[in-house]
Amino acid sequence: MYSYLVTGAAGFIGANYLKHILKKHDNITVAVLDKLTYAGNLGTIAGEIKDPRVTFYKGDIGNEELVSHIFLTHGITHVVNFAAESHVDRSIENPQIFLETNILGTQTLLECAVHAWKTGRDGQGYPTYRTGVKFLQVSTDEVYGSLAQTYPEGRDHEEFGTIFGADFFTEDTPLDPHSPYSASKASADLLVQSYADTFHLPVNITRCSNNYGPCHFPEKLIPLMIKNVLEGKKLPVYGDGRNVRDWLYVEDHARAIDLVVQKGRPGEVYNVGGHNEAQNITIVKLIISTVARLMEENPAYQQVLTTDHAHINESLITFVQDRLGHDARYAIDPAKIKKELGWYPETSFEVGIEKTIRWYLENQKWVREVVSGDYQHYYESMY
Ligand code: NAD
Ligand code: TDX
Repeated sequence: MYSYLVTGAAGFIGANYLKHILKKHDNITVAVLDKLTYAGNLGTIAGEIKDPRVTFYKGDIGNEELVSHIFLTHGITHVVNFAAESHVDRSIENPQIFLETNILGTQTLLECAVHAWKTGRDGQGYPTYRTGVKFLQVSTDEVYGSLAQTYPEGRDHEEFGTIFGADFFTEDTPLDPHSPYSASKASADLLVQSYADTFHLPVNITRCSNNYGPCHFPEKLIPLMIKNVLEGKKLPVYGDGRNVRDWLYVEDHARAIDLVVQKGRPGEVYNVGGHNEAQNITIVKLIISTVARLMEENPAYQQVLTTDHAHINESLITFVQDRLGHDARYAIDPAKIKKELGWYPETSFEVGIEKTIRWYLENQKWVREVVSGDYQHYYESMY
């Protein structure tokens, strides 16, 4: 049996990963540690925390006493650290909490890992660890900074699969973060690497492109646009809408992390992405047309709308002031994880975005709950 500590599993990607590993592996127990910030919702993993293999702890990854207690109580063999403040716009407004959680919180997990797993020292004085130990840091492509867009001006492409520049982020691309969020994630990555170099802690870092899919908090581009379309609200597109992101369906990311945990070479970084670049404006237009089509195909969906379905059209798009320091283009080269671990994305964007929109249409209760303070207070009173 292996004993996992999964942090941040009440959030978007952590929840999808938790669901994946519980289905896939019957030789694990999982301690979940989540602070239940505005972005973390126990309802998202309500079924999973009833599983006898799962123990839920409400708390901060920066709480050394609590983290040590979890390591000792469960004999943790694997840590998968999703817990983070994750929204770039919030990091521009209030960077402090990003440094506390993303940097200091990660350092607390690393420190507890070094102490809890140490079995002795080798001939050179480095700690030796119990077999099976692994620390996986879930990082992001944003630590690499921004790539140039060389697609010819005035020839914006509306098709998916368009490549908007000659360069891609590889694992050797130097770190060059631009936002307080990405600077905090890059700092955490360097700390993780330092614990590998200094203490020989067996670590991996994954750096993934933009995720989308079910249970995504409706402040990020895709879930916000879906929510606003259904409510007939304006769709705020930053700047000229031509910034490029590389999108990956969240279940493909969950599979990639699982593979790295199982088979990743200690000390290695793995980039995760699906060569699915698109300009933001293309994504927004696709969401509008897909919602309109689904409404026509299945009139029952129209009950979800708080607007007349005739109002679902591109006139909702509003260009607003650009994000400060807005990165122009992200694009991942996933060659290493494909070659070493045999990972590849299974979900095309066209399929993934329709699945995602259907999920939001069918889970409006979840959306109402996650944006309601009452829901948070309810769970606060339970844990
Ligand atoms: P999210 O904001 O949806 O969820 C974060 C979770 O962490 C929440 O459940 C929250 O309650 C919890 N949390 C926050 N602070 C905590 C603390 N101090 N202690 C314990 N728990 C805490 O984030 P997400 O989109 O699921 O991202 C998960 C991870 O993946 C993050 O580390 C993020 O940097 C990384 N990542 C995200 C994307 C993306 O597109 N969303 C892409 C690449 C990497
Ligand atoms: O209302 C919006 N309008 C808009 O034009 C929002 C919320 C975003 N945008 C633009 C900004 C970006 O170019 O859409 C793009 C995507 O924005 P976000 O969804 O905020 O994602 P991004 O800033 O790219 O960061 C995401 O991917 C990497 C996650 O939030 C990070 O946690 C992850 O590390």
